[in-house]
Amino acid sequence: MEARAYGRSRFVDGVYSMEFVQAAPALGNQYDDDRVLQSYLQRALPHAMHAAIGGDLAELGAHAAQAWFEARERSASEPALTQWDAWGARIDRIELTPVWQRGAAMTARYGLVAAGHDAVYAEYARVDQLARVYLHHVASEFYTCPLAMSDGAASALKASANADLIERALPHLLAREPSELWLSGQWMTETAGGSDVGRTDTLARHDAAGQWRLSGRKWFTSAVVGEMALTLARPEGASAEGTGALALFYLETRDADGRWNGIRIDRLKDKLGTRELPTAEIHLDSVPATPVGALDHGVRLIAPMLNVTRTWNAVCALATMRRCLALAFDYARRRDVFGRALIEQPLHRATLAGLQAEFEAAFGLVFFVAELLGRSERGAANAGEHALLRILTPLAKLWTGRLAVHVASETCEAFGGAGYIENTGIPQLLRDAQVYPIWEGTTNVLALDTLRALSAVGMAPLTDAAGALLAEAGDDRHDIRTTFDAASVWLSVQSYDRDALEAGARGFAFTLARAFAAALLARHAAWAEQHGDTRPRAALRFLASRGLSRLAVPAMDAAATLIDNSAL
Ligand code: MFK
Repeated sequence: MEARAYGRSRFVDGVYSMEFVQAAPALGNQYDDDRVLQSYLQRALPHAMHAAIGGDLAELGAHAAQAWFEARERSASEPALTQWDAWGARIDRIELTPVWQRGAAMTARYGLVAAGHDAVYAEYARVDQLARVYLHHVASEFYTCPLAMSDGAASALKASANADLIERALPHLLAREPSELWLSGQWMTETAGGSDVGRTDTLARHDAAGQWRLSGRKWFTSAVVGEMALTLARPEGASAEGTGALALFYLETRDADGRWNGIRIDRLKDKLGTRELPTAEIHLDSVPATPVGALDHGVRLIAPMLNVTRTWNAVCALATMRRCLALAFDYARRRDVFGRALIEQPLHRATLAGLQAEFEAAFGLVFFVAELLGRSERGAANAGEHALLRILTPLAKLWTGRLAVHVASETCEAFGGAGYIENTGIPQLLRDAQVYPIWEGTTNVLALDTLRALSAVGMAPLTDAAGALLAEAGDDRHDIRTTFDAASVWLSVQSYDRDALEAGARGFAFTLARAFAAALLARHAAWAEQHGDTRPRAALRFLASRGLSRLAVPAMDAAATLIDNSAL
């Protein structure tokens, strides 16, 4: 039988048949193949610790690849809520996806929460834990969302020094045995109070027996399947306004018989992405609760939780970026266009290099925050490092949130039409990525939080630390220094007009994030070169070629003309 090829199609016995089938992208062990993670851990961790955790990280990397292909082989599954049983009893049962059903076992086995609080690795515990989270996140179907809140709850309870609650909840939150493990919610968002948490309506009342009871509606509860939650409520009769009037409460979702403790699940959210994660709208009807601390200024008490969950958000955003880039790079090597591999096409090379450079810089910033968090929690941080952690946490969160959407969108495009087809798995990466700039505070809320953090300490913690990094690198990079100088001038000039300051806060925050990340990358590049690796230096050069500054003075008079003038 003779085959006549026409281009890449052919006629066989006069019948036209398609010969060409594009090879799908491959995905290897996500630990072994991740040069950026490997190189960072080699520099940042004590040698013995790196060797000791390497086995677990390699297992998580293998699981990540296996889970990616398994997900392609089956139809998507989503959680389902059953509110009533056959006889009319209210049951509010949530059926979880198969991956979620294995979530507790994976969490306990790999210490996804516990490792961050492990005394053995002291100030490095957070790096160990967040490397595990980074490797496992995409495979977990966002089981990491309740884990982030559970980790944040552990941190908030520790910081509260409430001995009873610490004794009750911490062993469960940090359990390494699946049957012992608890998940915690962070029930902050209400219909009126999303970003403006001061508008929280949930009321806390003392009953006749002296028990606090909460009643209200929580609008986004992503861990209603968990055993406990920390939540804000307004104690009855509170005189103060806004967040000052709120108290932080601890509650358990089920009673001793396993029945809901006054919680009703109204429905599961129909979300753009993260669809395996059962995010619910709920009503609280006299739910028994315990104050975590004083009956006012609850935001101060929940802040440690917020800062931990924002760090997880940044790590998870990095994980999505890394998955996108692994697939896009592999595909570009397999795909031929216009007579050569896609990876050889200059414009595609420049596009991929730009994404990789931004990712590498963001990676360095996020894991530096992990280092600072670990140092701060272990009492190893000085005042400058505490201030730096407070400033860099919102910066890492806001930059990686937006960057992940950009990288995921470019990845869809890098696959052409295939990137728009559901069962390649690529569109889901984009839908899921869109949660990062929203989850745990929008980009704008985080940009304003950066101003809040700087208002207490000014620019010195950032500029001093960046200077020290450049000195360590032996690299007096003019562009980084001048970017910080320009940002400092921008801040002092705009500070005279609060509206102008807020209007430009996004560009300002992105500038600080990029410039500080560049200083971190300069230090890492100097170390890597001594070990024969010139790629971090190349990432820095490419990043710098795109410009570090994003400073702008928005023309607010023009904005007013555009926005306030309703006539077309
Ligand atoms: C994974 C998939 C998920 C599925 C879908 C999810 C979709 C999204 C669902 C969500 O709703 S996620 C939750 C999103 N919401 C937020 O993240 C809250 C956003 N709002 C803020 O972050 C506000 O900035 C905040 C409520 C924290 C404070 O606002 P206010 O009312 O303006 O408070 P204020 O008076 O500035 O600060 C109160 C105190 O807290 C101050 O301390 P003092 O009372 O001692 O002066 C602040 O310094 C302190 N504070 C505020 N933010 C802090 C902080 N301290 C440390 N760290 C922080 N980050």
